[in-house]
Amino acid sequence: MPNDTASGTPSGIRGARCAAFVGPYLSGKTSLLESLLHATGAISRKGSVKDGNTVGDSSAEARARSMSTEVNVAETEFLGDRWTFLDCPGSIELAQEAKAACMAADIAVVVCEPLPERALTIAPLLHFLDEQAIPHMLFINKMDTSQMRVRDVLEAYQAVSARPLVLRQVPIREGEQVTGYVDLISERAYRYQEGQASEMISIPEEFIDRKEESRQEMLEALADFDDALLEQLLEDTVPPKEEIYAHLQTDVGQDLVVPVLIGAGEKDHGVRRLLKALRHDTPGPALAAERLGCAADGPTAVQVFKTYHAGHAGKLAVSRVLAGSLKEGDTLGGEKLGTLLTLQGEKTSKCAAADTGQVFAIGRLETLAAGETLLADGGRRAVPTWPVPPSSTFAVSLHAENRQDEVKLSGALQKLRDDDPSLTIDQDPELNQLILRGQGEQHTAIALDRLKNRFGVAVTTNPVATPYRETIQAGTSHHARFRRQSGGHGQFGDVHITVEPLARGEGEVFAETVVGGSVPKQYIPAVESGMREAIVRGPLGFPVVDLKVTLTDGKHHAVDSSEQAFKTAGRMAVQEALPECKPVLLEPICHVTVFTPDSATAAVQRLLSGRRGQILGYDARDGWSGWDRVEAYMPQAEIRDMIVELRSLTMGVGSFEWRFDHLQELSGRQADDIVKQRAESA
Ligand SMILES: Nc1nc2c(ncn2[C@@H]2O[C@H](COP(=O)(O)OP(=O)(O)OP(=O)(O)O)[C@@H](O)[C@H]2O)c(=O)[nH]1
Ligand SMILES: [Mg+2]
Repeated sequence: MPNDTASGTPSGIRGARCAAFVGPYLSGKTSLLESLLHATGAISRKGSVKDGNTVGDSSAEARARSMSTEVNVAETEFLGDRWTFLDCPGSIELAQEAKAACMAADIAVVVCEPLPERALTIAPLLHFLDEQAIPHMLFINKMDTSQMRVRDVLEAYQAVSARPLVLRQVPIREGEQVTGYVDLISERAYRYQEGQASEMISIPEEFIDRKEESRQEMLEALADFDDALLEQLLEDTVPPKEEIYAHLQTDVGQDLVVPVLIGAGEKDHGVRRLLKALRHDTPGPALAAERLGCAADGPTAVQVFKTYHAGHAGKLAVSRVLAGSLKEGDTLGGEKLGTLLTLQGEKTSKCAAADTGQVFAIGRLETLAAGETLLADGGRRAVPTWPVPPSSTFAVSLHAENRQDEVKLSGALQKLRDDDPSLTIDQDPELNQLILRGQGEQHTAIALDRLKNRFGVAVTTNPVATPYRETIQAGTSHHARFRRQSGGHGQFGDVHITVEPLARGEGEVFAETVVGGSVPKQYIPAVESGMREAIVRGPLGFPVVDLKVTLTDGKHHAVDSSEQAFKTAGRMAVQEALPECKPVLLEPICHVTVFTPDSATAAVQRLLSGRRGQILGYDARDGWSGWDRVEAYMPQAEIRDMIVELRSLTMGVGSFEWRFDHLQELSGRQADDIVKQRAESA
């Protein structure tokens, strides 16, 4: 029961609490954070995203884009409670960062817009929060711009939420404007005042019925989880408001219901109400500790949820104390903790100690990674339920603008990857490319900006080349002789070979049927090396696969023959034979699984077919109501930028996984163009 103690902390809650602000791109989270910090006195002047002077989004990459590019950490106090707010980036491409912050928080506030047609945009997030049983509430923001009925907005969001949404406030409108709200538990009405606390007013006559109806709905939703409350409702007894608060607190803590608040962060509308709701409904850190597998009353436990390399300060591991407390110099997870820091946007300050629930950063411990729990007894383990980064859907090939930076580049990329597990870095020796893979064009662009801003490495990028292959469709036999006479020793190698095609996947086979030592045994491996050299680049310009070369006969010379001479002869023979063997291009085909809301399934199938995909089937997505998975074979070249189109068909929430499956013959104009391009680039 939220029976406030003298210190002002709701009873039963020990330690600082932590709320993560998540929700779709540009829904107003960073502006809301600014307003929350201002309302609680943590900052004396409010900045704005437009003016680029907010506490959050301080990095160069964020300011340049007017969007959050990483989680912003800020602390404040409200009515004697200590809070950390984690303002997360909304971009779907940066979801890994947001998920990690939610894992460490006590509650997630899903900030969304009053637009029913955009409800789908929070579906993946809600699914994640429910899967992890992370308590959450909805804050319907930007009410200052909306003429939509909250009822309709709520209905649309309910359609994508597995948990019942419980409206906590109804708006009061004057004309087109939302000017205040009625709180459904306290049954008090307030008028918004920009920059200040709302003013209490009497409930306008015309809103009384609406309030009664919504309040009844709220109570019925709560009664679904409590028989005593259900009985009270059936008997028409009005439960005291303390009891309602208590029900709500319990149900939110167990992720059974999702309270819904309304407001306009930028205008300070509903911001103090949100703070109060957070104060009452947010469970203490003990629950987060339990969720992450630690005993709340056990030894000190710290959860790392983000790391970043911060210039001169080195690597910082942003962490939360789940249980106990710690101080500088303590040993946790077998590591002695050096510098401890508190974070306020871009500002860091040294701190000597950190208490239960507090978020802080550990300085200069290179080995720490997000998802690890450090324990005072020396234990250190990865949280098994920590979100696995999605497979990459977009890639660029890159090289340092300045050749001398190549070594620095690979070091810096490693650090970027270390801080953001949803990036991957591949070195492709065949195509001689360094490849950066991520969740989309924006994700990789932000990573490259970081590379420049933080590590001082500028790069140029190119689209990633597709690893084509070629094979042969017919066999032949061929004779080649390599002979050179230059001064003393000459060189002599003479080989007869046959070349035959093999089935897909059988590989590149060398055999010999030489009789009578016409090619002496010691030179045969050299002929094979020559063959292997020749097939690195076939007549179409690509590695040749699935063929058998047999050395059938040859000639040698007692003085002039050598391994080198036979290698050259072998290479010449294969090089000369291949054009006679009807070479054909092979393109890599991937097995692709697309995840989409079922409303877009048909459009997704058209997208895949339009990109030369072969649809293998579709089915309901396991555990995701209203979603499908579509399976297809897709040419690898066609999935390179597919995510962009897929997102535009699915309001940004569609995604896919892929893996190489097989090689497939490609002929006609498309193949001719690829071969021509390859010849030109060589
Ligand atoms: N009308 C109105 N606009 C708002 C409100 N809050 C934010 N905005 C505007 O919405 C835009 C995005 O605001 P941000 O605070 O950066 O949104 P965000 O959710 O942090 O964005 P990301 O972190 O990039 O997802 C800005 O242009 C804000 O001025 C609000 O309450 N009302
Ligand atoms: Mg933001």
